[in-house]
Amino acid sequence: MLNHIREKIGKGEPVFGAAVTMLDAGVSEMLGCAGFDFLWIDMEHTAITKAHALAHLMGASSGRTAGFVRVPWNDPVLVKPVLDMGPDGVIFPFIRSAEDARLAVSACEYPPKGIRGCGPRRAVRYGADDVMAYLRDGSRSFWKIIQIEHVDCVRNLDAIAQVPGVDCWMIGPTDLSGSVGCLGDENAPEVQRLLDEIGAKAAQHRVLLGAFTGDDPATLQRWKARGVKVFTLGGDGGYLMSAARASLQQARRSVWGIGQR
Ligand code: 3PY
Ligand code: MG
Repeated sequence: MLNHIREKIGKGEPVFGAAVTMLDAGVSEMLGCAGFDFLWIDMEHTAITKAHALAHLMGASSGRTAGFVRVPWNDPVLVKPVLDMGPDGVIFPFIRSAEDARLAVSACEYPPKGIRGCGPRRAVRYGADDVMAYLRDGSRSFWKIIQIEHVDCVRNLDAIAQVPGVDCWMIGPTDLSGSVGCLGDENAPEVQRLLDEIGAKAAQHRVLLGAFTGDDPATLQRWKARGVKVFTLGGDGGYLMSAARASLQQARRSVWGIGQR
């Protein structure tokens, strides 16, 4: 599934994903059927447990959709069992320094390169794959994605860009706005300035750039202009809520003439 994404990125095409916050793996399968290139299975802000994450990855891989898992924190103890599930990528929240980025990559690499403990399961198709090859090069089979969502991270991007093994920088605009005192206001001038700076640094260091963009056309244009190639457009909760509200509103208004409550 990552090959599919790599191919598109290689051709200069954008890729599109959606966040998964619900527990039912059918949600991942459904979003895959909707055509998303990747899913962002979120263990940071949801009740998704390891068992749910595993089922979501299976749901995603039933189609052509890559499954990325956002771990709750940049902690090798939390990362290890997720890696053994064979995700297509791991998203590390709140990276603030080169040391943080090095720890994230190290958690993904077996010795002598890193500190990952050995017990791959689904990651080696339960032994059907060449296990020794995986122990040597397995970390190439999934992306190590670090989130830029704190002003400290932006200040340290030159050093972070020197950390080998990071595949993508993923902007978290909401927490980034919180780190400069304007939580939730992505349009605040200081946040916009930081986003421009991130775009420039990603271009300078030739790093693949992603973001939680939303799907508003004007905003998407701005992300595109900043060099973003990996777009996270929305998530299961938002999609359900907006479709549910639209359906209810249309029924009430069209037949009964009842306006919005
Ligand atoms: C953020 O915007 O803070 C994220 O982590 C993306 O949802
Ligand atoms: Mg965040």
